[in-house]
Amino acid sequence: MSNHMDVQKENGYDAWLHYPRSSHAENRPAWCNVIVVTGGDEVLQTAANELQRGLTSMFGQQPKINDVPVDVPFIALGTFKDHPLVAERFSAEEQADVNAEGYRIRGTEMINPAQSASYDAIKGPYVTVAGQTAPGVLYGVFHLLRWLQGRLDGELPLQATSKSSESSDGPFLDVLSNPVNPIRMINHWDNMDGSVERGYAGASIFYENNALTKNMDRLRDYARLLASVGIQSLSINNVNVHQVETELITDKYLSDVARLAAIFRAYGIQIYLSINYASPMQLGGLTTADPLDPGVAEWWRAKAREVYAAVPDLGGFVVKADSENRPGPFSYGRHHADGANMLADALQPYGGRIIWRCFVYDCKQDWRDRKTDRARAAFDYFKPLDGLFRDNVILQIKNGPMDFQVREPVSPLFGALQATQVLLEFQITQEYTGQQRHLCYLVPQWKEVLDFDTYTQGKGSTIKRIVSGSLGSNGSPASPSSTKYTNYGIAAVTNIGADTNWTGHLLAQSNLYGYGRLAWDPELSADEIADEWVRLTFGGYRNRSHTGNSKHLVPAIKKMLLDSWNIYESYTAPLGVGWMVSPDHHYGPDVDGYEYSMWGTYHFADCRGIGVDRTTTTGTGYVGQYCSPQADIYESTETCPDELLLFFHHVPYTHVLHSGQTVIQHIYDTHFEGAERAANLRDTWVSLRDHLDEAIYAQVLERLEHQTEHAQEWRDRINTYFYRKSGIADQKNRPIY
Ligand code: GCV
Repeated sequence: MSNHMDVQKENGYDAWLHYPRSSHAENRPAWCNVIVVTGGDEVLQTAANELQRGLTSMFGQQPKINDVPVDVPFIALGTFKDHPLVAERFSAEEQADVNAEGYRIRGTEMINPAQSASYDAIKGPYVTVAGQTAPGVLYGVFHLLRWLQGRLDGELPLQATSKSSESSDGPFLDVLSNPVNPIRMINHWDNMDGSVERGYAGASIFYENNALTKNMDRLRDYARLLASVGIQSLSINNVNVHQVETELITDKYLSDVARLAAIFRAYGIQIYLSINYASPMQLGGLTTADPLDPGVAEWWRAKAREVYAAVPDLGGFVVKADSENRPGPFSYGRHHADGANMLADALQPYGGRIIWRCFVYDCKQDWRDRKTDRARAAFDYFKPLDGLFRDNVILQIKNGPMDFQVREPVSPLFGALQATQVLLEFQITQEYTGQQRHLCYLVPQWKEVLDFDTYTQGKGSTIKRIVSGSLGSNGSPASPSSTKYTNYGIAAVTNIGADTNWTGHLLAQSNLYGYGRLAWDPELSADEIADEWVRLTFGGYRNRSHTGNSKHLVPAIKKMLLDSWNIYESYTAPLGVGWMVSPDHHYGPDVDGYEYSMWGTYHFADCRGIGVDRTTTTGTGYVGQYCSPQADIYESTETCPDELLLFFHHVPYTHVLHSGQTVIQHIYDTHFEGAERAANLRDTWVSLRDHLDEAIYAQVLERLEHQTEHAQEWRDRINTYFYRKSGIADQKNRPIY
């Protein structure tokens, strides 16, 4: 039942960790009364506290935390090596199957006293959450809490019962889960004045007025959200490092950075700093930042010493160099391996990493020049450097060759780099996908990227294998114990800010949740992740029909999420051509907004046709950066997928797509349908009104109303533009202004 306190809380702040009170609290399993955890490890204590908090909220009774076993059923938490009670539940082989951050959970009805050397009086069910390391245990605890939440409505058993298909002497819960990606990172583009570059959910939660926030509780709550989905790396300032942020690595701010690090450390999260490549000049008064200058290298060595004295477990530095007017090695005629390696050497004694971004392109182009192609740039710069980087350098590559458009092909740089460690970069913040005013669940887009087969080492050279380090070079997986293996993974630009519900649009929380879950396990489907998120977010008191995981809410909200990327794509830039947004702030339609600018983002529409010829025969040659068969598929309009046609080809408006429609009719149809489907999203939400908490209902409705209107604006601006350019009427005679 909703009570006054619940209503007070109802603003979305608890996100997917709101642990609603079970409508079947009387069925609280006996093992939820006591948590046994030994050892003083901070992250283990966090795990115990999180479990206690979740169980208290769900069952209305606070479990005790004990450091020794008790003679009633309990949950044991711990690492195999430090906790005999934990270790003895798993065979040596079972323990060996768990990787550094993975976990095992086992719940059985009865412990056989003969098998328990350390404790022989346990009679009832006993659940163990175990890992090699404390973070593994913490992730296991969040798994257990998710599992319990999924059972609060009484539909599924909390433990084996006579009705259960599981045998009563076997475990009722037996889980092994290992993160697939060694690095699972979130990037912040927060500035110290409190602004967030491309942030759509309010101000920074880290900084205000060029100082660290005083609201440490909020940071702790953020750490909880991140750890609950397995995030363990966090860069805390914008990659565009301006004057004030340049000083984060000086004694003016290092004690603040240390305070931040302490908060996140308790949740197993390592922080990183974005640095200004020109720091030796801006902070050190040097006349150069040339990476091969011994004075510059020495300056960075001394700086690293100072930084690591303040934050001994700092993950390292994130670097945006020679990109969008930021300084970098090009100014000194050096290449990026020179720059990255010099910094890597400075951080190496402390185990620090350099995460070097590959978003490097010429941002001073001329639209008349049809040969220079921004899409080619990252591959052209970095492929020749393959194999030249130190072991503690990781290249961070955006998912597509342009810039987080609603549709782009996958960057051909993945796979092309066979002797270099890579990190895939996604954008959770919806810069080009509706800025959290439009609904756009991005997990399906990310899935397509991860599943893409580059064929660079034969069939099966998928992005997910490349970025997790499991493809290795020459097609053989890297050894899990080598340093190389740990320097792979996924990073993403976060979508959160100081808005109470974190993401502005409450439903955009699903993207942060989904990103973490997918980074942990890229095999999860977009549907499974949506299902989990909706159940966790809309269970209990957010659900006014009080039917637990409502029959109404789950399928309806899931469908809204799963359809939303396709809907957004259908009323914005067509067929993979991208852009068509207002310059600078990137919100709303402006077909020619970037057409004559210097940014290299053109659609080349004229009265005859539209699209960018990137073929090897007549175009920019970008297609040649892919391996066969992908290159062959993209090279020909016969085989190029419709959704990417205009990314790869310039075609007449009368070109017939695989769908059987002409390009111009496709533009009209998708835009009319897209605007209608956006209105349907709103209508679905309205139909759920009686089942939803009122405040939650209202805040989401406001966004969906806006989306409905804005989608119509998109429809009309695009349709009118192309009707006038092409002179071809809509076959269905719908209104075009
Ligand atoms: C942080 C795009 C964005 C910029 C961003 C840049 C990047 O160009 O519009 O705001 O800068 O990408 O990823 O570095």
